[in-house]
Amino acid sequence: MNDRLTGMTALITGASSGIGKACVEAFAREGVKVILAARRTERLYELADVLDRDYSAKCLPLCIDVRDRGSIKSALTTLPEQFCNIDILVNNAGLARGLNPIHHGDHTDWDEMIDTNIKGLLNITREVTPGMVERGTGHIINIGSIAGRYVYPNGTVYCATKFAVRALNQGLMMELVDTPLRVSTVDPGLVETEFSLVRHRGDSENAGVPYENMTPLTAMDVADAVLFCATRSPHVNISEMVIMPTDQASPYHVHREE
Ligand code: NDP
Ligand code: 8X3
Repeated sequence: MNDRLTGMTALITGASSGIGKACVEAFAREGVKVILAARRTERLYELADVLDRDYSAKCLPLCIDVRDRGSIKSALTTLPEQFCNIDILVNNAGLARGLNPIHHGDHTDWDEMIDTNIKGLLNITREVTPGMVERGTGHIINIGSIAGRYVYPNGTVYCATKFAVRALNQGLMMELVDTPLRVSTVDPGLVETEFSLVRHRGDSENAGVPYENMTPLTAMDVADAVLFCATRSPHVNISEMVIMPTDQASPYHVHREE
């Protein structure tokens, strides 16, 4: 248990899978009260039950589509009292759709990535941050990507959304510099989750390709990094953290065993 997390409440978006789910587990194990937000609520209830059983964790599953401003507002303004003061926001919900050059791009895929990864992050942040400012405490941790630092062809629109996350992280940090709030981005390389399966719409053969013959990060590796950011002294802000598998140096440099 880390003393710095005592009595805290965290809201984690994209809690039904991958990095978000691992963050829920990591914070719940530390005794943090966790609000688990995503669309697949049955997964959230299952996870909350397991964490309650194993760690007596206090978890609140919340059905949220980060693109839906109306439902976010009503969900977050009617939180039970013990969850209503959010200390840590992990903006993790996100996705990629397709691998195409822009001149063959699919408008629906673009809308989904932009609406989720950029506008979704903004929608949640807009709702949660005023309370943090009012209470004079809070930490916003954004999950960016190395795709927000290097563009790779055919993933250009996804990369653009992650460049936007980095810009939003920087701007938020500047706008909140006269408050005690902290703003961090954790930018992973290849992490084996459902990400690639979602990108390829369930085509498991194509989805497995990025992780072939190399050792990717696990979701828990990233959750550890998020927990590290959240447990520094209050005067320390890890503004940006890049975390890659040892087998990866950039999107274009991945060591694969022959
Ligand atoms: P997963 O597909 O395993 O998890 C994505 C999560 O996002 C799910 O819980 C999903 O929940 C949620 N989500 C997607 N759309 C919405 C929405 N509209 N509203 C609410 N929740 C939503 O992928 P990862 O865990 O890998 O991805 C998490 C984050 O990490 C993303 O932002 C991704 O861009 C980033 N990332 C991933 C990397 C990787 O290699 N895997 C590397 C770098 C960054 P549900 O469908 O139930 O709503
Ligand atoms: C996810 C990592 O390299 O597949 O952001 O885009 S990558």
